[in-house]
Amino acid sequence: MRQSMTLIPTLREIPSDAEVKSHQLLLRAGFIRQNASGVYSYLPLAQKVLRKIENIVREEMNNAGAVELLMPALQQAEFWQESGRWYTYGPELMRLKDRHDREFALGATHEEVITSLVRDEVKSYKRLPLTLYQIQTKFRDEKRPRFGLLRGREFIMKDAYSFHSNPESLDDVYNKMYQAYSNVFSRCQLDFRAVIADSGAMGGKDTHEFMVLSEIGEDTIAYSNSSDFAANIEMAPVQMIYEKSNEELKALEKVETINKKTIEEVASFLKTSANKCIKSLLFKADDQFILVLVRGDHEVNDIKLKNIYEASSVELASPEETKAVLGCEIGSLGPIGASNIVVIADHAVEAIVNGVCGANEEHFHYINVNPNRDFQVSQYADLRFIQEGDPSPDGKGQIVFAKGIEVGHVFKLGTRYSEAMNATYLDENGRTQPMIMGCYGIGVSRTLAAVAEQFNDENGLIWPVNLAPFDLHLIAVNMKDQDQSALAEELYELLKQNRYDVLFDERQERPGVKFADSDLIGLPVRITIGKKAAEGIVELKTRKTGEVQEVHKEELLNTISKIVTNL
Ligand code: 9G3
Repeated sequence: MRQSMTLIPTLREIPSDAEVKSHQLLLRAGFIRQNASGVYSYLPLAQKVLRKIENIVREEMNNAGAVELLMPALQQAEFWQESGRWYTYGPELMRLKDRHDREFALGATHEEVITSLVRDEVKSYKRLPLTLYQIQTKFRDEKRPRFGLLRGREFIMKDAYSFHSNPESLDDVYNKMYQAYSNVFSRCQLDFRAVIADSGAMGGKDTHEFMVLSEIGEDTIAYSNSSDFAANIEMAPVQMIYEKSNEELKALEKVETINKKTIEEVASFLKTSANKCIKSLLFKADDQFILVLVRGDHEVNDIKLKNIYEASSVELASPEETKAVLGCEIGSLGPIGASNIVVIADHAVEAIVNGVCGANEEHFHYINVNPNRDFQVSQYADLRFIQEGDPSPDGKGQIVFAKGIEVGHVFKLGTRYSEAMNATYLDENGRTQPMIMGCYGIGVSRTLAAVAEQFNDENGLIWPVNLAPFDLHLIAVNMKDQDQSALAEELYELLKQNRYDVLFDERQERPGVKFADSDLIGLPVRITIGKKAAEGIVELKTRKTGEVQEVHKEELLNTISKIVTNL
């Protein structure tokens, strides 16, 4: 491709509204341009990388036995009304009306569409399992689009859906997809972890997220420093034995703690430590109030609370609600005397001896508090967020935190959609059964940004060989020079004949501009034709290592293939 013929609008300056490297560099290197907030054009270079990522995804999906189709982005409201999600999703679901005033959604995901298709076309257990996938644009009206392609309102997703007549078959496809995802992200050279995740509103139990490690990631991963345990911090289970001190149980005592509200204030005022305090928080699970107790140095994990109560929503009670239910402010809550409400505690609380807790009275706390003596709880459960340094739940090593970018998510859905939408099949006994489903997503445009985030330096992007928009950057320093332009054209043809995809910079631009653009764009190998063109000598530069070497044109193909195979 001759560079003067394509569109690669590079920028010298760093765009002020781009906060992360990948966003800055994809803009500066002329890969993307923003149309509206969270809505981008993929310019020719990005389009080529997207195609390469999509083809890796296709190969792995096809290899896992999935079959590609393409569903509409325009989805009739009736499907979403059948599943109920028309009413549960808010402004994030983009809706519109057609000329007849009929309501539609712009596809945020395709559970409803695929389920309606399969329910119409598949009737017998003999046709199962069936795994279908597409690679398509999705629309989600994010409240705060940010970081360029990492969180857009229109993005490209590979979404797959599997249909089964028994749970074992779902497990089999789930495991195949899990392996296929690992292959995809490995082939994209990404440093990723598959983590145990929370299925959120999707229902179902097993679900894993594929996270690319990155300090700009929005998710926190808890992983073991000496095993492959890894979980989204929302889900990471805490498995540890809390040793109980054998000190004498002292008599319960109510003490005045004027204006001491936080655990730190109370602990220092009472000359004790946070891990001897009981933090009491009032939550509302759907519409049931629950007093949740955790040790003072721990945090309540509301996702775990939600899953214990299988609630559709869990939130902290408001100060007004707290006052109404327990008669005092949030900073003085405690389990003693809270008789008219369910009390649930994290396992760590049970090991507290002679501890501290709120007295459910302004400016008063109890000391020498002993669980099961001074208050009862309806149950002890794993209710806290895991912390760095906690033992890994698999018993191997300790927990370390890392930030991650979610690039994939696989779910065992069960019959949540097939029951809601009556997608049934006749089993071998002629009985009507709801199909068991799985769904599997990869953020394709997000993966492109994650690669850009992981591979760059101060001069620009550094594309892995198998994802680069072109294999080689051929640069003639001065096309007005006969020797240089002749050699450049000769080598351009030679390289193309040898099946290299070449970006040929033959523009009338100053050399400095060409080299800066080349470093920004980040193709794996640059071939520069300059002063020694008459001797048939060119310069090769490897983008990743910065290594520069001069070769005679007779050696060019050998040298390039040696460089490329070692990258
Ligand atoms: C919506 C909107 C946003 C959404 C969803 C629906 C996330 C929604 C979860 C999934 C589950 C899987 C198939 C591919 C893999 C992920 N955000 N999810 O369902 F209407 Cl506005 O998308 N879907």
